[in-house]
Amino acid sequence: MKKAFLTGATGQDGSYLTEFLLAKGCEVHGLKRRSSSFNTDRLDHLYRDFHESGARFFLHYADLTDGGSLVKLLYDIRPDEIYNLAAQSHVKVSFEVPEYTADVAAGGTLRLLEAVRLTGLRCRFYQASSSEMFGSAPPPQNETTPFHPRSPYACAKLFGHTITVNYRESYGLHASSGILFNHESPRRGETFVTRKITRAVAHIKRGVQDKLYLGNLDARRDWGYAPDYVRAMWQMLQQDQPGDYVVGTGEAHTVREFVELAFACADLDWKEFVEVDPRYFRPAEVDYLLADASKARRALGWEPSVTFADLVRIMVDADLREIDAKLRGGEEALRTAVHSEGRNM
Ligand code: NAP
Ligand code: F7E
Repeated sequence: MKKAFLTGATGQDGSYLTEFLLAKGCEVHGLKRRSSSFNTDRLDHLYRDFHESGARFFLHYADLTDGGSLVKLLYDIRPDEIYNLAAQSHVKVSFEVPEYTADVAAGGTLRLLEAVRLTGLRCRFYQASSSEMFGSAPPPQNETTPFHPRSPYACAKLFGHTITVNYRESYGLHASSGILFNHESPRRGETFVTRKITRAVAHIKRGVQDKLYLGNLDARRDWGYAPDYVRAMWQMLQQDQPGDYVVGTGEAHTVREFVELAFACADLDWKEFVEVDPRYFRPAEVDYLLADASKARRALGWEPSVTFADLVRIMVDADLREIDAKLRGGEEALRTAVHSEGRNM
């Protein structure tokens, strides 16, 4: 039985990848970091007490800012495949906490690669790189497009990407980097624009929110469905040779188009509810990301399975179900369901 180790297991992609790898018959070890409140909501449905026989999914405390904890875990687990998904992944927040963002996304990747090297593991390594690294490079972007990062997050990811390539070239590590374009789902963090919108649509529809404040409505993104993207991560590690792959749908839409469609899914006119608040503008914006994923399509046989319209519908429907369950749960639950300004970015 193959053993996989994931950092970022508690995040959107980590939870889908854990499900995917368990379905493939792997034993899965996820890193979780210490938090003062529960941070395993996305995984709780998969967890079985490790005292039970047959358990194949385990969570371990560690942190990407703590190199010793990574060495210890790799030494104990000795995985066949490592997926490095952990990051402070919010672009706007990275302008507020640039050093921490770099410490995790750049330094953390280096620490993990060093842990692989120092423990002498013969394993395969996946690095979660990002289309944000292209920044202001004109679309469409592919593996040969020059990078022009526009945020501390993107700069940190660019280091993570190039150090992964460097360990491949220097030490012969089977290390692949997935340059993934935006991918979303009902498990997307609530402060990313798609989820912020679909959650607001559901709350407005049910009468517990009046307005939705957003930033730049003109930005264009290539949005896909997260479960499709974790499949691409796994496919990269099944190749004989490691490499870098752009993954995206090849279709871009503005934030405004996402808003319009999401409100239409609930029979609402977005113009009555949406206002632009410059507080959500970024010091430097990424205007237009559009994937040319022909290499992934050709070499991995990867295809997206969900259209833009279906993605919006899936997310709005899930948020309607979530708010309805909370409303059934009564007043106390409702108070926590209605988002406060402080939780938006
Ligand atoms: P996410 O939901 O924000 O998850 C990030 C994960 O990293 C969480 O499990 C988080 O733990 C963990 N983490 C943060 N700081 C950590 C630290 N210091 N030590 C250990 N773990 C830490 O992100 P995602 O959307 O699943 O994305 C997965 C990866 O792909 C990220 O690296 C992201 O930057 C990258 N990426 C994402 C997209 C996208 O569109 N989703 C596109 C390209 C690249 P908590 O749960 O405790 O916060
Ligand atoms: O913003 C605009 C915002 O925060 C998308 C991360 O997963 O994908 C993600 O980064 C666009 C930007 O994602 C609001 O200015 C307008 O142009 O959902 P986002 P992102 O910055 O593209 C990449 C590939 C990653 O790697 C990252 O980890 O939407 N926008 N109004 C807004 N964005 C937010 N968050 N909130 C707003 O109110």
